[in-house]
Amino acid sequence: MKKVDHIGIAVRSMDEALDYYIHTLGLELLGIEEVPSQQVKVAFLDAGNIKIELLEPTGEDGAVAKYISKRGEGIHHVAFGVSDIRSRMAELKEKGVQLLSEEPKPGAGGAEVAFMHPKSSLGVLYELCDKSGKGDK
Ligand code: CMX
Repeated sequence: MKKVDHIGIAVRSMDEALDYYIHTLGLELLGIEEVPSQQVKVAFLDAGNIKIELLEPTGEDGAVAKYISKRGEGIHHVAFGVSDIRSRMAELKEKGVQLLSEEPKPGAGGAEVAFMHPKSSLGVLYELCDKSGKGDK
């Protein structure tokens, strides 16, 4: 894992969050899409060397909805950009890291993603994000 691709921020209202990030902080909006498998609508913003991913829940049962109801808005996860995600997952598993799925799942921008349980990552929810062949959104 050689780079952080993005930081995921849980927000209650995408419209309000975009107003803040675009008009107050001056970040450029790269795109908005819905990720049904994760029950979120996401927006990516250009923060120079990394991206900020805003995450608005689209259902009450998703991970982000649960996070907001327990902890409120804020930093939800940190995503490492990787290639060959299945090999990275196998290596981590061998080293005792608990992964939240056996196989990668479809994420935003055509990426394949997998998460590490915060309990086995010192309290941080880390994502592996593989955009090989999908461009670098
Ligand atoms: N960061 C750090 N710790 C977190 C966390 C987060 N985002 N979410 C939960 N936790 C902690 C909780 O505080 C709790 O700790 P304590 O037991 O000390 O209180 C522990 O993890 C278990 O939490 P929980 O509420 O019992 O479990 P959840 O049912 O909320 O599940 C998790 C937590 C990480 C397994 C779940 O959120 C998950 O599967 N996440 C992966 C998928 C995901 O996050 N998708 C959204 C992003 C999609 C995208 O980027 O496109």
